[in-house]
Amino acid sequence: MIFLFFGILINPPSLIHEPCRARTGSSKQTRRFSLVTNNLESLATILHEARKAAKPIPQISKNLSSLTRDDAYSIQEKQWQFRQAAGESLVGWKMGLTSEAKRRQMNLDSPLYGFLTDRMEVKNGGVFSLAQSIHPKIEPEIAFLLSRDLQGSVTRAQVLESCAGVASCMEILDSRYDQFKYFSMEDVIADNSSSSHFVVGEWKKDFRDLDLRHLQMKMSVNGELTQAGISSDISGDPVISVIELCEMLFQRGQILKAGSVVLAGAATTAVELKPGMKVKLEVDGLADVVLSVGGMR
Ligand code: 0L1
Ligand code: MG
Repeated sequence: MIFLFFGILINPPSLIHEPCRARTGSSKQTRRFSLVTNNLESLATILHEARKAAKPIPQISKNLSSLTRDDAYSIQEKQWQFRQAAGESLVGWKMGLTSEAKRRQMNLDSPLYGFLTDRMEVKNGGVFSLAQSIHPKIEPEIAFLLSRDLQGSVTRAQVLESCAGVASCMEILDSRYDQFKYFSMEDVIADNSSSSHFVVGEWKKDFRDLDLRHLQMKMSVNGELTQAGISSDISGDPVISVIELCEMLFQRGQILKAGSVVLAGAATTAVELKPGMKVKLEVDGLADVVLSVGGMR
């Protein structure tokens, strides 16, 4: 694996294309695409293995400045294919960097998304083992459950009509990069937007009377309040995260399918997870969500 990684650093995509094009003399566009794709697949493999082994790797953009956002989403999608081949199923999506404060804190410029699988879900009230992570953090979010497909450009009303439930939720972030540090948006996107696990509270089906823009959110650790925010800290309105996700997926030729869970993004900064923590999120009008932290890293 180490050889593979250094091989890619020595031969970034922009350097690999040229000699191959000259050699084959075939359609430049097609040839170039397949070579880039092969290389992106190698990067996806490296990130996939780093996650499985819980061993961090150097940031990929460090030596691959030519990586585009589209390349990064291709790397992310490839990792989903690896996980699908290993028997995981897609349960939804996470939106990230949905608050201006967080974007500024991370020095990154726009919202991004990642995929969620069934094996990433931790039961509400369950135990999350640190053994499977590198440097996990937790953050308070709002989740939506879709009852109808949504595609492309949609309105707030359409999202709400297509929503079967709203719940409080916590996302466990982890980065497969050294020191949970990025050099670019492309690094994060390629790494499934730092998603690791998530825990969702009971779905509230009759949420129409809730003002989704003004829900107080309080996250506590072992009974002590650590993070407090309001749902408008998430994209100005968490429903906007769903609208943006739908547009971003459409640009990648995908739709938001009925049955999907959508994590709208965090209302506050994340808290580092440590053994023995009991983390609880309380959101106005929604059921509490709780997670205990076990295991050693
Ligand atoms: O879910 C998020 O807002 C995080 C996205 C990536 C930035 C980070 O790793 O904190
Ligand atoms: Mg998040």
